[in-house]
Amino acid sequence: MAGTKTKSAPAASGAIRLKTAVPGPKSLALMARRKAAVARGPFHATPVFVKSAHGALLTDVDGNVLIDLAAGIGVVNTGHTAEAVVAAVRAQAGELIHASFNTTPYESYVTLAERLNAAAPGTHAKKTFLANSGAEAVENAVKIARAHTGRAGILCFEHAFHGRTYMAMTLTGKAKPYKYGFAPLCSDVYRAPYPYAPGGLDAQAAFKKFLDVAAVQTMPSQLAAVIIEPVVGEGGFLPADKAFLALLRQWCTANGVVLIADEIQCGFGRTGTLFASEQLGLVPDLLTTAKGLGGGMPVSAVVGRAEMMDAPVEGGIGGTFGGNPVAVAAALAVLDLFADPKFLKRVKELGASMRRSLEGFKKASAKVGDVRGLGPMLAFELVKAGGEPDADAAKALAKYACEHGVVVLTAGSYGNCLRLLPPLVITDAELAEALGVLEAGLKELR
Ligand code: PLZ
Repeated sequence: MAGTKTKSAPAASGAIRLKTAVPGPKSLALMARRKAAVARGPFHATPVFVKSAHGALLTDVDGNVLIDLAAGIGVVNTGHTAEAVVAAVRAQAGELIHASFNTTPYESYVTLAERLNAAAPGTHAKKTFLANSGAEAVENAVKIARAHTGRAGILCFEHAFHGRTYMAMTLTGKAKPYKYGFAPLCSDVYRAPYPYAPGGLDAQAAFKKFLDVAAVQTMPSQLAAVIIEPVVGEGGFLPADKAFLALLRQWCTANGVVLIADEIQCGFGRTGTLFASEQLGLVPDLLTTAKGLGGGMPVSAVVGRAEMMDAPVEGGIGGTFGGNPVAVAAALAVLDLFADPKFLKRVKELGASMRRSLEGFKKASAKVGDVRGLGPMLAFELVKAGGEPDADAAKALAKYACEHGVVVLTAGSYGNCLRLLPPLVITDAELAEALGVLEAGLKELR
């Protein structure tokens, strides 16, 4: 078993302030209550109960201040409790908390749709549908594609994560824990290799493998949609090969297959542009977004070609809570923050600086394998001497980080990546301090 040689060291100087061991006594007591009262299923990356958070800093129930490199799984891209988001939420909560767009529509839903239509890649006419979670956006994108094409098949990729509802779970690549015990899954789902290889890919060869699935295992005339994460999230931060995406785009257009980009994790500035597709030259037919969109409030969207979005009949898609007024107000505030070009400029700089640090980790430690991602959506692999994935080392490093005041998530189909998803407002000093903890942890790995 991999592990770290030493137990918790004393608190570092700077932003991290540790008053107790992490997890502290209050977190431990709450975890005991959690075990008794909450279903076993929901997993915790850290055993720390959080009390409050601002920017890139978390304060736990024991008064410890930790640096956050997880952002609630890539959600608070604009920072925890961003002032503009908090103000929008407060103002909206006093005016209208809920109405249901299906009962009495309200203007802000329409405004958010207009703004997402304008912001999503491509100059074609677009329309938007709002929902509550990423999984719900994926489900609806599939429904829209099937209604538009009258076909059943959905092609997805290895290492994908699309959510935990039945279709989204079926589309997800990893069996355990995501699908374990939940069969039967959905039918008419096909899976192709993901277009990434360390150091670059022969796009033609990758596309040939895609065709083996799209035109041999099934047929284009049976396929409603291809769904792809432009940068894989949970599966290990794999950026798709640009040339492959161009071939895929052409093929989908030629065969009348709807191309869905799942930007739930890689969207909303995570990669240095509002959507990752922009950097990869991809114009999807439908785009799913969630996470960063609401600045911490639950809201998701499907944005797509107007004629496809109009395929479901009136009443065919909807929901009680989708596009909740308070969540929509938060999303409009988030879009205002992105409207300032300084925001994404800073994010790009952050990405460059993070990449330099991680390449440094790789040079310094034989335990670090592939460093990959796009912009500041970056991960590094932990590997054994022969280069095989070392999930135990990734777990040990994440645990070391937490004990030393840094919250960081693992990722990857083999569980051997550490992924960095900081709030994008993290300061240089906070980032340097957090990466310093990871660097020290790497040295402790045996
Ligand atoms: N599509 C690309 O990354 C959510 C999942 C955490 P929901 N990723 C975090 C977990 O263990 O469940 C995600 C994603 C991509 C869809 C989803 C699903 O989004 O808002 O969690 O439903």
